[in-house]
Amino acid sequence: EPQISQESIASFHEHLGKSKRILALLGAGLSASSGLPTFRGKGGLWRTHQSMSLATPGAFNEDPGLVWQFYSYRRHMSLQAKPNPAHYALAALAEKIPGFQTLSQNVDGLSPRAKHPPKQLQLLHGSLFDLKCADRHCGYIREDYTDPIVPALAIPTSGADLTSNETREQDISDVSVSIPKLKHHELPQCPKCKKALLRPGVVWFGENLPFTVLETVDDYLASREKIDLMLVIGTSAKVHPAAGYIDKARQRGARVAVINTDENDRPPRGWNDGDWFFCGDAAQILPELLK
Ligand code: BJW
Repeated sequence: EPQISQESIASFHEHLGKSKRILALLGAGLSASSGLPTFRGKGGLWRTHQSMSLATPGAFNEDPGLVWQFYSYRRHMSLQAKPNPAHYALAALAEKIPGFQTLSQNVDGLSPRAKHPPKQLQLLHGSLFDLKCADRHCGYIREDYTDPIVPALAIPTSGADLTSNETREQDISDVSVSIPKLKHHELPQCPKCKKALLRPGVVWFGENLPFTVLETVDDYLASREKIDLMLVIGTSAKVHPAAGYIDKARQRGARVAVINTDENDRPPRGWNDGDWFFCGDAAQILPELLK
């Protein structure tokens, strides 16, 4: 079993120093110390809903108002959050090593905001800040950082405090705050086909990952040059095809380093000789590891 120690940090540094082609798989744990909840484990509940059960095309078809409120809340939280030292350390590594490619499962926009070079950042699961037509035959898509997108999606505020004149945003992740039932016409509408709703440009279960992203990753993996190192950061590595890239990198020669707070979250097919496991907060460990 890989262990964290001064010795393992030294051996990692030695290998990193020789590495030219590096792949990283990023997950929600990378943004945890920026204050954004993860999907599985204790952050994985939005009110009474399991986050995973809202991230499906079926949930959106059944109750687009509920799913939109979940995503509007996540957009709002992501815009309030700031990239942490791990996002910046990865962006700096990308600047330094042209053969470093980052596969992010995160949709929160924090890596782009840390100025991670876009050509070295593949957003496997899309972005909260892409809006696309829910009818895929229409094809409309735009980048959009407005918050809220439509007035009905504004975070409700609690009644004005008469002494201070201030209103406070209610925490709509709190179960005791009632969720308004939104009407279809109050939700974001597609300006192109004028028929369907807009939806978040993220990848839900059962949907394909963005074609150009898959193509870029496949090209990287198909290169005859070996991959030296695979970094697996803050992900439970349970969702495919993302998690499958760990083994693909191994097959291309990569040694694997996992950075995670939970020692039970191991790569899908377990540990290999020569793997590293650095247990702890990515925001603390990565700047140390990648310097
Ligand atoms: C810290 C930390 C700190 C905490 N520091 N660490 C092959 C086998 C089996 C199934 C499939 C397969 N191929 C396809 C499937 C089906 C499905 C799938 O994978 N199912 C599995 C769950 C079994 N995959 C798909 O449907 C994909 N589409 C696809 O393959 O299309 C073709 C196809 C379709 C149908 C059948 C077959 C093929 C699409 C997957 C899309 C996933 N989308 C989501 C939602 C995005 C939108 C949104 O954000 O709402 O993406 S699901 C959710 O999980 C989100 C995440 O990106 C993703 C991964 O989660 P992540 O990042 O790992 O988060 P957590 O919470 O799980 O883990 C956090 C980790 O951080 C933990 O380990 C903590 O310990 C750690 N941590 N704090 C360091 N401070």
